[in-house]
Amino acid sequence: MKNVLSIAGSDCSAGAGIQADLKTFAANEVYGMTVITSLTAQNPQKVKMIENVSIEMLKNQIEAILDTIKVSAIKIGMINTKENGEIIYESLLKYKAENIVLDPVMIATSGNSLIKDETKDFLVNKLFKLADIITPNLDETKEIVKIILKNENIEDINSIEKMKTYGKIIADFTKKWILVKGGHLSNSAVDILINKEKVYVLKGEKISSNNTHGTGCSLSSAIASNLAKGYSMLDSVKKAKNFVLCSIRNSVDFGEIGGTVNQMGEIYKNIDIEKLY
Ligand code: PXL
Repeated sequence: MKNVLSIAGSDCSAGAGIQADLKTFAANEVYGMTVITSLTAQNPQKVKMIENVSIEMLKNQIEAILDTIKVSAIKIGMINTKENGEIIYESLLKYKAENIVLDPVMIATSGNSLIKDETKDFLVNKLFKLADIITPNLDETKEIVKIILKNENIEDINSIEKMKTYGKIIADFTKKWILVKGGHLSNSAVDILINKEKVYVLKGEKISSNNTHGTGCSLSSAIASNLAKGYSMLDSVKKAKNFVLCSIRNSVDFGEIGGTVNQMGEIYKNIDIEKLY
């Protein structure tokens, strides 16, 4: 089994963050490990508090794993402070990490910010250069384009054409694969996978659901799992999209505050757990 690492924040309600990542790794048959960047106290409705781990703690977690264990892919999620971003940047260089999936997490499903402004600049200008694929949603895509073009007056993304245009700006700047996630476009679930030379329009079924907390984390972790197993970038993304669709179909409903995706749902449907143990 391949080892895959998530460097990300903790979501105590466990739909997103490292908890989502671990469940995604388990559901995709890779051995998942976690380096925690921040603790968040939240549910799908609200982020109540964020506490970042110290630089020393972050560094030691990374060393504990990468000094001794072979890791076939790394997913990077929430990075709140620039200092923590710098440690991650240095570590990725030091250990010559490969198959890096960077989810440029900015805003939680509930609308609360998970990143400091100065960290956004660091992500775009430094950390992006070490990733193999970057997976922004529409709001994050707009924020990234603002930073690249040094222009605050960037229009909202309201069409697939604009997703392609903005995706190309990021791809040309980073020279990496970019997956612009269109799930928030009102009538479609189209994602654009783009690099300097190629553009793929990936159509998906749009399920109307209030239980979508954790889709972004699950998608990026599933891509990392697939890359670790040796799939091409296109196949890794296509399979990951399918996985997220299953996780939304099997979601967990917490009632009024909304709910979260359920990464294990499809497995439970197909395996009789009662017979296993
Ligand atoms: O989905 C983005 C995300 C990433 N990381 C953490 C989160 C969230 C969304 O809520 O809580 C820790």
